[in-house]
Amino acid sequence: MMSRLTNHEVAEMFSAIADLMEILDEDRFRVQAYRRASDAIRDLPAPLATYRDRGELEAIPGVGKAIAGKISELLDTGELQYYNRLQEKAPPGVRELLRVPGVGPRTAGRLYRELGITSLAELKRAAEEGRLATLKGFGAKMIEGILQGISVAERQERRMLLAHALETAEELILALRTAAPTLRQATYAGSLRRGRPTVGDLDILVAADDAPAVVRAFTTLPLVARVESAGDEKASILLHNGTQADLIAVPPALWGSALQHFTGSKAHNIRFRELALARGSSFSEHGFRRADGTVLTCATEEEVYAAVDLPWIPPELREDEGEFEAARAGALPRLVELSDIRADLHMHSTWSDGRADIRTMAEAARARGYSHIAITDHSAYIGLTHGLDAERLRAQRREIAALNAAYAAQGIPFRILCGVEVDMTPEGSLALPDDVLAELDIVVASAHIQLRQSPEAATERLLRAVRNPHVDIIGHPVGRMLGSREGAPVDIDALARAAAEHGVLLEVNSGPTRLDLEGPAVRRALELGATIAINSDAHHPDNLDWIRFGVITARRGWAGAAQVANTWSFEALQEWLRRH
Ligand code: DGT
Ligand code: CA
Ligand code: CA
Ligand code: ZN
Repeated sequence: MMSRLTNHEVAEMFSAIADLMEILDEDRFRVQAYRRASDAIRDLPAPLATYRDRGELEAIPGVGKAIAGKISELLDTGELQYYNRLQEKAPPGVRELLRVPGVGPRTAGRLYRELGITSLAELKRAAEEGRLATLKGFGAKMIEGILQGISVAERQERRMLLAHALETAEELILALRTAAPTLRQATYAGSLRRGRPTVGDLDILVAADDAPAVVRAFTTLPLVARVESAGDEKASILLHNGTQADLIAVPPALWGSALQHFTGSKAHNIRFRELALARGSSFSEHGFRRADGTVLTCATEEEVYAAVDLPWIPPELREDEGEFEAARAGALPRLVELSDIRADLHMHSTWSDGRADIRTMAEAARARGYSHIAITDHSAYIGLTHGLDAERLRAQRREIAALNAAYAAQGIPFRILCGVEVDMTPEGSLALPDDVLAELDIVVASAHIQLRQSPEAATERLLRAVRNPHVDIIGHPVGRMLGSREGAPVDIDALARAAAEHGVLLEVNSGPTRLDLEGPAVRRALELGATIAINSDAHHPDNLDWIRFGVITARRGWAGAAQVANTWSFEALQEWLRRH
């Protein structure tokens, strides 16, 4: 039988095996072997079947004879006896417990063996009924953490990060263009085009004269593991990396209406259709159908919006959160764009936990066309082995001064600001004394530990940092980690008001798992007069590219270029820093 398992599914199965073995307290080395094999399979460039056919399974890192045999069994039968036996010892629901942040295999194993818990729901009930407290080592704090973790796990569906979705969509579109050179246009729509922090599935839209041919080309791409459904104009597929994608193919004359329709959001589209109805037409992906049966087709989105007397609305704003009213009033902002960014004000070097030295980071920033950057390595603080103290900050400053002098001598208009990312204590004081901070060009203050606080404490912590005259930027203000940790319950209004008053920038951290502040918070902060900084928080030169996700997030927060400090000239930034 031909296997229809994707690499991703095989990797998932091995990862499940490793989890179950660990829950059952089995040999650590064998657990490790399954984890390594799972990671390697996830990253393979070709389907596993190709490796097997070439007799190269054991060339995959982490795959020995035993695991190669299991891969073959899976490819041949779609099943694994070993996995089935493990499941008899620990029901699959026990593994579900691992989705709760803070619950590892050891804890899950104990919950199963000692309390018989086999699902998230049962864990929740046990915690609420106080039964967890009967376990040795389960204190009140830990139980509260588990309860919080359960709500995180419950809310998060299987969604992918924006960064991953964007990368996959671009790869897919490139492959499709190559396979179907006659297609006229191809882009992604849906939540990805709207720039949501996480994306459920990809919606790929193409314009082609011969739609069925493009759909056929799509379903037979090497990236595709499985075709869920396919017709003349639509297909739904699963990629080897586990991503689900819909394809919609339309004739070029319908491009505009289809793109508008499949970009969404649902709420935006409902409002849009009401506007069309009020003008006597019903709108669908095929265009506007008037009462007399005639149809207005739109090849561009501009025509779609023009048909209801509106200017084109940027996709990031299409959530029915006031964009129609703004468009009607001619008050849509000119949103910040990637090309507006000329500085990155938060990045790390080998002086703390970065992977490249300052010169390498600076050169990478120059290659992106930036005119200035800030090096903001971590301050010495709890849990940070390479944090900087006053002494090392001074030494770092000498290195930066020498680099700046060298740029100046060569007539290169590029400047490195000497900064720090100083930790906030849970109370909001800073890990470095004021006189040390005073010597620096720019100070990012961030909270990294004890983010689980009451709303009052979490807000007061940030407000105290904002009021410190040496702090210039609040880094990743709420401290969320997409998929694993909710942010601190910060009062954004209070934070934004204080930031506006004290001239402190609020960061939009561009890290793919952060995107913090997120769109709605950015919008609120800007309304209250705050200014933002979009930073990569790069720990490697390649991470400078992350700024793209921060820009998208700021756009979802209705940010114009002038409200983003990274779009300012070096002189303008200096002026801002001097003033406060
Ligand atoms: P996702 O995939 O969960 O991140 O969110 P979206 O917004 O990409 O939603 P998806 O993939 O279900 O649909 C893509 C777009 O298609 C959606 O934003 C609006 C549009 N659309 C058109 N007709 C429908 C419909 O009947 N239901 C839904 N849910 N969306 C529709
Ligand atoms: Ca989607
Ligand atoms: Ca979809
Ligand atoms: Zn950082």
